Parts: sequence; structure tokens; C-alpha cells
Amino acid sequence: MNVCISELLLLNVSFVSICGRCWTTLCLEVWDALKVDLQKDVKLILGCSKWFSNVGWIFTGKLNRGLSVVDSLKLLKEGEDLTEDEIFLSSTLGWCIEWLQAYFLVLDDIMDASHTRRGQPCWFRLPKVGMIAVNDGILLRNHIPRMLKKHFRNKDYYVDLLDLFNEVEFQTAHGQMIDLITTLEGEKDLSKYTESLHRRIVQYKTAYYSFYLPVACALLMAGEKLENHIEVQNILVEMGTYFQVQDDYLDCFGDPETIGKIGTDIEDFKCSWLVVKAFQLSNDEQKKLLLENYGKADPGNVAKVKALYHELNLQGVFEEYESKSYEKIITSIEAHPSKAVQAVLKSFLGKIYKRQK
Ligand code: DMA
Ligand code: MG
Ligand code: MG
Ligand code: MG
Repeated sequence: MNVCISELLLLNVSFVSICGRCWTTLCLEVWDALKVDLQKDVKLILGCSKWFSNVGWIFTGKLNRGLSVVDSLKLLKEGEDLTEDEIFLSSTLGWCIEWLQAYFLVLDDIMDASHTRRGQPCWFRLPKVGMIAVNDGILLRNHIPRMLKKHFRNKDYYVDLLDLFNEVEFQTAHGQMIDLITTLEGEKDLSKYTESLHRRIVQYKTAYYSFYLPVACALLMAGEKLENHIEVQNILVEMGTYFQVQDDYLDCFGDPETIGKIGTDIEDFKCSWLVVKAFQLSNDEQKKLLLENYGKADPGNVAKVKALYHELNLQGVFEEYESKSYEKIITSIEAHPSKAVQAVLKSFLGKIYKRQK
């Protein structure tokens, strides 16, 4: 575990294959510059930065969110090359989003009682870490405004940028709250798990930070005002909803080796897209089976729920949802007046369509 963050990133095969050699080098250079500042801060306060560098493994994800800031800015500039400064700044914003994601995930795994993340034990599962992970999450979050201050304080859009990050964090935390309080013991009632409740949860917990935030960062850098891009936000929220439905699907049907995590939605009584669909499609007997087995940690109960999902052909239902949702999103993208914005949105959608991880 005593490997520093940049060393881990250099080993990150998926990152290399997504970005190509050139982008990898570039983003890592930005990362190295940011890391020096962060380590300086931590060293100043603590006299050592060893503990901090231990959290590096959480950066071994797909980096879709972070890379989308750079990609989107490039597309918004319609073929014009980005300046070195623009590359540095957009990569910095990309890293801030990856940092935000790391903070949400460290805490999410505690709250969801998860086991693995990105193919390793969840951070809080490490014997030496445990509930210290709560403070590590807070530390990760606290680094974001410091990076923004250092690199953006003189920009016209600095206040808008801070406001954007604050607003999106507020939305995500509220999404997490609904996601968690709907599962409370004593209120176990599957009929409350409707499509509209599911939509509200995933819009808040996932769509804003994963989809709207990267594109909104690029729009601000391109000199745009976010209030003029409400339709872009609507489309990205739709895309984020589709992405979380995929996440819910993969929680049960995905390969843990590929997705790097073991599903816990059934055990956790989560308002997952799968259980919403299952309840809709079930007859009285199947509803009874769901009520008796959903939300229990025993593998026997979980297996019965999974068997019902197969019986109801939720894989087929998902495939149909996936293609319908894709068509709907493409149609709204193509109705957008700007070709550059269309390209940004299509590029993001292309990164997640039919994903297996
Ligand atoms: C995650 O929802 C949402 C946030 C804000 C991290 P989730 O618990 O379904 O995500 P995962 O399946 O990755 O644990
Ligand atoms: Mg989770
Ligand atoms: Mg969760
Ligand atoms: Mg999930």
C-alpha cells in the first residue's frame, strides 16, 4: 500500500488505453504538479504525508469524468488547438472531479457496507483504516477548493466555478440521503419503490456530479454562462440517469472481476432499477417472494431474488431500456442548435453506451 499516487497512475492500464500515450503523459504531468502542492500542504500541517499518499489506489478508475472536461473543452473550441494553459487548467478541473468522486466513493462504500472497489478491498475495510476513512473522505473533499483557489482565483469564472462545485456536492449529498433513508428498517415496503422515486434518487446522487459537472466546467472555461445551458443540463441528467440504471444492472448482472466491485444492492434493500422493474412485472406470488427475500444479507435470500430477476427476464427488459434510452438521448442531442455542443454530448454518451464496467 505504500505506493505513491503517481506511481499507481503510471501502472493504470485502462487509463493508458482510453487516452492514448500523449494524453496520459499530459494528464500525469498535471497530476504531478497538483500533487506537489497537496503534499506540501499536508507536510506543513502534519510533518509527513505518508498516510495521505496511501489513498492513491482510489485513482485507478476509468477517469471518464475527469477526461471529459478536457475532451469537452476541445470540442467546444471546434477544432482549434487548446493552448498549454487550457490543457493544464482543464486537466486540473478533471482531477478535481476525480477527487470529488473519490471522496463520495470512500464514504459511499462505508454507508453501503460494500466489500470491494476497483478490484481492491474498500478503503475502510483495511484493518489499519476502518472509520479513519470518514476523515480521509473529508480530507479528499477539502483539497478541491485549495486546487481551485491556487489555479483559478484570477479567472472571471472563479466564483461560478466554486458555486458549481458547491451546488453539485449539495445535490449529490441529498441524492445519497434519499438513497439511504428509503432503505430504513421498519419502513420496508417495496410498493414505495416507484420509477419516479428511483429517478429522483439517481438524478441527485449520480447525474449532476458525473455528467453535468464535467461539461459545466468546460463551458465555464469556454466563457459560457451556465444559466444559458439549461437544455444541456437536462440532457446530461438524462444521460446520468441512464448511467446509474446501468450501474444498478451491473450490481447484479455484472462480472465483479470486470466492474471491480461486488454488488450489495439486494442486501442493502436499495431502490435499484432492477427491484423497481421486478416489482412492476411480478404477480402476487412473485411479489411475496420479493418481500420475503429482498434486503436480507443471507446469501440464500439474495439467490432467491436473483433467480426471480432471471425468471422475469430483467436482462431483456434492461436491453430494451438501454436502446430506447439511447435513442431518446440522441434525439434530444440532435435537437440542440450548436454542433459543437452536440459533439460534446455525443462524445460523453459514446463513452458509456453498452458499458460492461
Ligand atoms: C453511488 O451510487 C453514488 C455516489 C454518489 C457515490 P452506488 O452506491 O450505486 O455506487 P456504487 O455501485 O459504485 O457503490
Ligand atoms: Mg455504493
Ligand atoms: Mg450508494
Ligand atoms: Mg451501485
